[in-house]
Amino acid sequence: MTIKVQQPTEPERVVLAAVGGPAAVGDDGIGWSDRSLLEELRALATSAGAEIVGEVYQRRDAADKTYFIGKGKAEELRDEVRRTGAELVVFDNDLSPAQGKNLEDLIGKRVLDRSELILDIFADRARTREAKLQVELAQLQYMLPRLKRMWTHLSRIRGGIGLRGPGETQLEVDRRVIRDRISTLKEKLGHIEERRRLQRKGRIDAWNVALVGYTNVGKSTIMNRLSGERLGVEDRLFATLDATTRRVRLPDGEEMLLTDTVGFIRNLPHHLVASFRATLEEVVHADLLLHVIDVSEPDHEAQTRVVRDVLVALEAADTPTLLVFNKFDRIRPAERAGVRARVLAEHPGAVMASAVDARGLVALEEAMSRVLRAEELEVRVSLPLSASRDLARLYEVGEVIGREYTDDAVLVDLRVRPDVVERLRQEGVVVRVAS
Ligand SMILES: Nc1nc2c(ncn2[C@@H]2O[C@H](COP(=O)(O)OP(=O)(O)OP(=O)(O)O)[C@@H](O)[C@H]2O)c(=O)[nH]1
Ligand SMILES: [Mg+2]
Repeated sequence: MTIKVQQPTEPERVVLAAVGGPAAVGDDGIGWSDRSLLEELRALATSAGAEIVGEVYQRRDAADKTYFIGKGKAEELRDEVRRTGAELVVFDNDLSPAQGKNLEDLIGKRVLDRSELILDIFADRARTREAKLQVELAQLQYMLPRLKRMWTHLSRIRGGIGLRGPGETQLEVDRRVIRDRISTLKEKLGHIEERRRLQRKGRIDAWNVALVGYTNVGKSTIMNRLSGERLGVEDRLFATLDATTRRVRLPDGEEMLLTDTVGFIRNLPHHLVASFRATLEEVVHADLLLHVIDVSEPDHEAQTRVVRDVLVALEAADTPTLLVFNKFDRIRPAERAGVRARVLAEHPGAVMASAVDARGLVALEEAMSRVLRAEELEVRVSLPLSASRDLARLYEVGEVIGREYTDDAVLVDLRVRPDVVERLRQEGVVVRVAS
């Protein structure tokens, strides 16, 4: 079976359509300015390789049942498509299967909604086996309730059959094939997740720190700065899809495993969040999250809330988090003091950064050391005098701050990460813990 979104080699000519206002408030209940809705849609479409030839925008209090956008605007959209010779319409909103079909019938061209567009970008960017499996899973789950409409695309592409869809028997067969494939994908991803879990268990010698944030805010740039690596940094959305982990040592000596992750976006398709859960496990298990925010983005507060909501969904909202207000260099010099004061008043402990400029990260490194040190626990351990190897190991896992001998034991006071305390507890050598 070959139901697949076509990957054109030439950029596709696209008309963008967006509904703003109360109708566009997403599941997250967050309202956005008209300007940033359109700008983000343009960035998404361009990231998908589209050539934008027209735009239709409407503010609405509620979505239209038939077309999402109003009927008059839908006709305007059709005329714009004809005038520009566009091959595709991309909608900023998520359409119900019926709305998608009605629009296609009216316009006579393919209509992609927001989820499909994002899935398309993800499919194009996926490099590792895991990312590919995750995207395919999300695409199939999106497709299942829309099979009939997808079939109509295919008949159009093949020509001849016109708007006639497949027979019900054919649809049933396809649905079963897709369901089987979904089970297989879930099983394969389960194996990969299990392997990851084992790897993580074997890796308890350093802090786990994860970079999270809205897409294109500078996560990979910060990762590169801190680790001296050259990972892909691009001024396009979703440059990073795979979690990459690097060992990083802060100037004060703290060692960590730093993970760069996929960026979030408003109304991220649910299927995608679910499928990327395994990749995002690194976020779930982190000791510290660096939540990167593009302070030069007018809607950055709304973006921040989107990221928080995803963290809540991942059950990672309680993890210690350092807010990093990046791209501070893009604020006009005359406004910097004001912006800094406002951000720090609202988010005490936040860091202003400018990752394009190496100097912009000194404050971040200091803040990370401070937070990590504050998470450490002071613990007293008792070892038999004969256990010199265990004693040597204590020097590796933490900072020894005192040592005292009794007749048959050595009492060692040290500062360690909470997971090390857990391990020492299991070994039965912990005498007392103070934070
Ligand atoms: N002016 C300015 N640009 C920055 C800064 N940090 C990153 N950028 C630019 O912002 C763009 C996106 O940076 P990335 O590091 O790829 O962003 P990301 O958060 O990893 O993005 P995704 O992986 O797509 O989610 C690139 O063009 C960077 O050069 C900064 O501090 N100032
Ligand atoms: Mg990135």
